[in-house]
Amino acid sequence: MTFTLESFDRNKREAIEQFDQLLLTYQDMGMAAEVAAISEIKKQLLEERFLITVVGEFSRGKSMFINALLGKKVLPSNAVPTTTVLNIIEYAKDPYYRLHYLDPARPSEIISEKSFMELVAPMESIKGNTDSELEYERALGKIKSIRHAEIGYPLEFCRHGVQLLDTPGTNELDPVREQITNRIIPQSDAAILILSAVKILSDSEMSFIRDRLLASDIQKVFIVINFKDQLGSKENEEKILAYARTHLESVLGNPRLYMVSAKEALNAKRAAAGETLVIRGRPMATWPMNETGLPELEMELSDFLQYDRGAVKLGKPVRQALRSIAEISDRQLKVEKRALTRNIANLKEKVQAFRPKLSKAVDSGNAALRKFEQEMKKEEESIFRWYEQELQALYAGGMAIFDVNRHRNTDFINRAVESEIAPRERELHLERKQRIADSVKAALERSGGELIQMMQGLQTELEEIVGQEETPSAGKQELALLGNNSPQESSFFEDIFNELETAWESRTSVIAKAIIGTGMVLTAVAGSLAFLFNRLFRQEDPKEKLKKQLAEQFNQSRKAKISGFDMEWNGVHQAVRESIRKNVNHKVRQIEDQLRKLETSAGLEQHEIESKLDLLGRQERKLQQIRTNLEKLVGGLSDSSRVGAKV
Ligand SMILES: Nc1nc2c(ncn2[C@@H]2O[C@H](COP(=O)(O)OP(=O)(O)O)[C@@H](O)[C@H]2O)c(=O)[nH]1
Ligand SMILES: [Mg+2]
Repeated sequence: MTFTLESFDRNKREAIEQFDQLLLTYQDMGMAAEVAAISEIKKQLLEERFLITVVGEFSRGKSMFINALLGKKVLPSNAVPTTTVLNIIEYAKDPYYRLHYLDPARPSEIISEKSFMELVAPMESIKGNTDSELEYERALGKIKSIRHAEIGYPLEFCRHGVQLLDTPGTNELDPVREQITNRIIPQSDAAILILSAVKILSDSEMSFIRDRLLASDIQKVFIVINFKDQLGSKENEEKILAYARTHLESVLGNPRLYMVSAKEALNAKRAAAGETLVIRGRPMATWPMNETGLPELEMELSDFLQYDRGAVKLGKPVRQALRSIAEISDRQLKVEKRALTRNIANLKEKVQAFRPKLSKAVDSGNAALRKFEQEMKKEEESIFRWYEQELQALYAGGMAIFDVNRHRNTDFINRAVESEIAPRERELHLERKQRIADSVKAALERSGGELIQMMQGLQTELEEIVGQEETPSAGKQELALLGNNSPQESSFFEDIFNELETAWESRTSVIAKAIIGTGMVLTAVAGSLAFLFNRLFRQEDPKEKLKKQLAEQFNQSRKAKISGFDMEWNGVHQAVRESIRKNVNHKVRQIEDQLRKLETSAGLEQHEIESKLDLLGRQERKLQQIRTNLEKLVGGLSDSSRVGAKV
């Protein structure tokens, strides 16, 4: 077993252990608001998965490669190009195949393994035979209604939260390409691009890498040259590798490059697992695992997931917990201690007088939400107008290229249109993402200012009930906190701002979840191409047909993009609204927790105060200990001392 997530699992268990300790401590301390917040962080960490996406053109061996990773023939792998269904494979104790449909009203459905195999690999139509073409189109029609297939299987490879995504094969101008590069790869932890050693780096593959892959994703791409077993000699292998390296370096810098035989790797794993493999009635000779090229790739893939991606997955929740501990021990505990040690006159009355301010804070939160809605309406109009214009221009550009080149052959035209469209589609995607984030931030800034001031003021006023810190230096710090850029102030919306920056590359945050729905709508346009190709190319003037086909495809793509944009905008809008509500609630509950403590401490006798201070001291030390452990954990995540670390 060369693929492992052991080190990540250890760190994750440690983080969960510390979160549990923290939850117990907060419970002891009566910090209800923090208990809720940390539970949420813990839940998100437990939901984390590693998503490995496998991409490549038809018949490069994507399905075979996935089977090789899994050591089992889970996916059909076919000489005839199989049709386009997005398959997600994950761990399950008992195997199942489930279809998720595009129509949100249609419930998902478990189907048998046999029906699944038939569905993803329908019989090719016989050209010119109407019955067979109709049958094929019916099969494609069924595929087009599917959002994706989910396959659960008792696989060691997936046991610790690894999901594998088998994507449909694509060619130039296939709308699916855009979605794979702009949606699916960004949300994946690693992408494996499968090439074939016997058809190394077609123009279409080069343009996929050059014009479609996002620069931000290039470091997570593993390039696998499959069909090693077809090369015959070490010299040939070297030649192909050198060729691929030279051509990829200009685009990818220093690409991770591997040569494998997916077929031999699968056989080797099956044989190692005790299966007897036979070919034409005789036992089959299998390659030694090491010669298949797979173990090397598995090792580097594990390292990348465990350390690079793992650091991101663990770093975020651990830092959030550390911020919570800092807020509690550096501010709230101090307030409580001051209340206990300084005999404050009329403490109970002061707390009573403070309470009505809390409901004013709630009102202010609601007002901010209403204002946010109005601001978003304004943003919405202009951002939609902008997007529609851009799409118009994009496809008009594509059609213009067709017109200029209409005397050339079909392949040439396809390539020319693809090289016109692909880079612009990519830029548009990046700009769309940035504009959505900027619009939401602008709306948030215009609607949240008063709210932040109010919340900030409340905390300060509450602290004033128990008086200022005694040491002069601490007093100065307190003053600085009231400044415009104080850490407290910015942190009120900071998490939302951060999420807006990273949501497109994540799958677990609230905003990311709002975006995902749109990312998996692959098959809406997939299959449509095959459908069109089959029928249209029989007709008289192929150029006219090609033009119509392009226009139809652009039209479909435009519609799909606009509806995706609509879903994404509304999803982000709703997610941010919920986050604002959550932040307000959290702050209000925090203040309620503090008020309750002040009230309790007001009624205490001297000996009770002493034992309370004792308890507070113990809780503070406990928090300190958790803080140290968590800091050590984050420190270790960025440590390069890992085994096999690459420089
Ligand atoms: N000789 C050989 N054949 C392979 C290898 N990988 C895949 N194939 C064959 O190539 C064809 C396409 O493979 P498949 O996994 O369906 O490709 P996909 O369309 O990219 O998913 C099938 O006939 C496979 O048996 C390999 O490493 N060596
Ligand atoms: Mg396949």
